[in-house]
Amino acid sequence: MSDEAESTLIPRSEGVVNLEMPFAALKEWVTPTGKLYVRCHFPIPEIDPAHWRLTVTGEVATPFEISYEELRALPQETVTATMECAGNGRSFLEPKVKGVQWALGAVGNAEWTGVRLGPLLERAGVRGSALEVILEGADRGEIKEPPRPPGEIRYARSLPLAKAQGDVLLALQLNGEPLSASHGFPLRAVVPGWFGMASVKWLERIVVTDAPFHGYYQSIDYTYWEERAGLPTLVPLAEMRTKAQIARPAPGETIAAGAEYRMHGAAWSGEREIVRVEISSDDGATWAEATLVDEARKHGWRFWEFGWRVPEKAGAYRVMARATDAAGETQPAARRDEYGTYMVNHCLPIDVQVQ
Ligand SMILES: Nc1nc2c(c(=O)[nH]1)N[C@H]1C(S)=C(S)[C@@H](COP(=O)(O)O)O[C@H]1N2
Ligand SMILES: [Mo]
Repeated sequence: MSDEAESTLIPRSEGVVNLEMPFAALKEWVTPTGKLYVRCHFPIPEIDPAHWRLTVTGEVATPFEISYEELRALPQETVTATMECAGNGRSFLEPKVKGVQWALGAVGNAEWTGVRLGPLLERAGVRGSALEVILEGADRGEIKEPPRPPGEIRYARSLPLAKAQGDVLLALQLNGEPLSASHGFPLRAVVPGWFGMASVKWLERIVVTDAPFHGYYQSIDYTYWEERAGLPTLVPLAEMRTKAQIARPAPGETIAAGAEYRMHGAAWSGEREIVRVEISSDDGATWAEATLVDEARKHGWRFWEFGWRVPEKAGAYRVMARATDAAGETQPAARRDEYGTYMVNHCLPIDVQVQ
């Protein structure tokens, strides 16, 4: 297979655009735009930047609007961040669950350039009563399955005020080019360390609120069960979970018996550094340490590799990777039911054929 064929994005839905990177094509630490997955809930809105405005409103002293050109004239920052869709790896779940059937490629590590959200909030003058910051996109549509809100809704998610004032970027550029329509032109949020659903694309409105936001995409959708004070509580998804993924071998790959095979892949977490990746080639019975490539970089994934001495005996083998972060947390061996159809970070078995 040529590099180009290997890196062609895989369509994962009909109607709206959902495209996945063939994870076996993992090569560059910064994912080229053509290899970056695309996740859309509604049709991609067409936006004329000359007429588009970003509105900042709600619990602020002075609501304001700002144009594309004005945003471009502000001091720009660049952030390289790994973004993973909370449903990445869902196709591995047994029994099968609803939702876009992502394999391993709803993740990427891209370079985003734009303005920080914090100074814009400061310009508006956030009131003392503020609790959350809602980011609303221009894309809209009707939810078809109950429970559903009446009429059309827009895609929206909120952030705690402290996160919004911290490292959240409003990106105008992806990998040094203006955003493409599918990745949120003219402006999108990038929320480092969080699952992709927080990074609202086609951003049009920012609403500061004094109460928790219970919009569709953080109450009905994109939530999980967590025990809080001994009570099962429905919590909006937020930080990415510590995880390692195998790029090669790919599921179903045929490998020569007795060969020295270079296994490789990437590992990431939300806010924590990846300190160890281990590999098992006997269905989790024993583990050996992989080599971490390069330095750890905040919010970026970490590449790893492992020289696998492939058994002489032909047959079916199951390989797995597991990551450990700086807090000492290792990704779980088994699926956690409370994660529902999201946060697939248990060790995913990759079945290969040795012959
Ligand atoms: N406005 C809007 N923002 C959105 C979405 C969307 O459908 N509409 N999808 C979210 C989800 S679930 C993910 S995983 C990321 C994907 O970003 P990408 O398509 O640029 O890779 O965008 C997020 N932001
Ligand atoms: Mo997502």
